[in-house]
Amino acid sequence: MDIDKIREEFPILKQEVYKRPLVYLDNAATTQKPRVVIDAISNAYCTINANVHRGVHHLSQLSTEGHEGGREKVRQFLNAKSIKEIIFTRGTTESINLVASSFSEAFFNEGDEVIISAMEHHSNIVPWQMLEGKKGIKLKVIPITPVGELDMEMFRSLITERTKLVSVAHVSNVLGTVNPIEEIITIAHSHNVPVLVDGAQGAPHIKVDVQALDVDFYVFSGHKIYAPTGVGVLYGKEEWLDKMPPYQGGGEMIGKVTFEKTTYNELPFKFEAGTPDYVGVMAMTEALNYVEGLGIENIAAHETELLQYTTEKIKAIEGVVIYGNSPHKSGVISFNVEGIHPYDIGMLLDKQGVAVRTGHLCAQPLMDILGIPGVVRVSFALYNTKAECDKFISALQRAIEICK
Ligand code: 7TS
Repeated sequence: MDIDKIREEFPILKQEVYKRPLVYLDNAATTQKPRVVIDAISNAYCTINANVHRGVHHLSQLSTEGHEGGREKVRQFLNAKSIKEIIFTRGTTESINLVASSFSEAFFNEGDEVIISAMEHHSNIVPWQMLEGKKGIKLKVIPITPVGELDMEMFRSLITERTKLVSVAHVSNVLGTVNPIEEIITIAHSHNVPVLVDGAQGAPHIKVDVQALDVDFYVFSGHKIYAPTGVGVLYGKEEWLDKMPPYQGGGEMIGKVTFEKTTYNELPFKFEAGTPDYVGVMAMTEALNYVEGLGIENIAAHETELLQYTTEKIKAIEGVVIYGNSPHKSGVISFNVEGIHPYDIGMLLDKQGVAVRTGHLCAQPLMDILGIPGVVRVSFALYNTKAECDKFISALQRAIEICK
């Protein structure tokens, strides 16, 4: 990959922050957008904007084609069997809430159990916890090992005849650990338990084949894979989605409405009430084409190189503790410097033009387990360079000197 050429395609990367070139290392929070994605939004509003699925008029047809073309693109991207299995949502959070709400309605009874893990983002904790109150279900948590991997022996022992779903992250947004989802799915399925994989940090870095994985639900956010905010995906096996009731009521999700009774639309529309973010979907199509054009394996190889390069350099700094030391790691490094609050490091890095994330990273239970208030996190994307990693390291050394 020619990174210099790639960087030219991301207008925001030319920015200066406090008169220093921007070094953007907060990609796990959201990625920057290439020109093709930004142009897709502008082009859609300049040329074909019309509500989808509704009008017989020309623009509406073009808009519908763009939107449904996006669904086919996502189907290919995930290698789903059918476009019926691709539901557009606002993002990972909404996708998980949809499953929590609708799957539980169809399948959960009081006393049933859902297994999550200790390294989940709040998005994959709170929706299930809300069901504890509403449905009387019980949440069980797979612990992590000292290097930050899932304790698979404990996982096996947590499954009982009351387990109704396993819901785990593909990649931890804090530890960077790539979880063995193939093994998790095989184990869960041997007990007839379906699995949801939170792919927010997985899909942007790892080729996902939902049929090969045999995963029941896979969810991700567009904005973490170079697409706009406000659009995301829920993949679900048709056999499950068919049996699940609608999530929200409104236009588009209906078959026929009378004041006495409403019938529901077929998949995938049954789960898409209201006007969808069709412009976001069209722009996401461009983002996925862009990623596939570069090759997701090439992107991952580049990010892994940056991960290893930066990890070595951080480790050499006295007093630094890295959280998450699995050999199976994606491009995320969370750390603390002894005696210095993560916010102070974050602020001092920012003043030098380096954007990182600090705090609990929406994983407070994991912070409690680690016994820390928060971390500093750097996370890589396809446009980051070794020169930027060097800038980050020297900015970090400077920040530490200031705090001493
Ligand atoms: N799951 C994981 C593993 C995530 O990392 C995130 C967002 C979400 C779910 C929620 O995604 P959303 O697009 O619906 O908000 N993670 C982060 C992060 O690490 N920093 O900011 C957002």
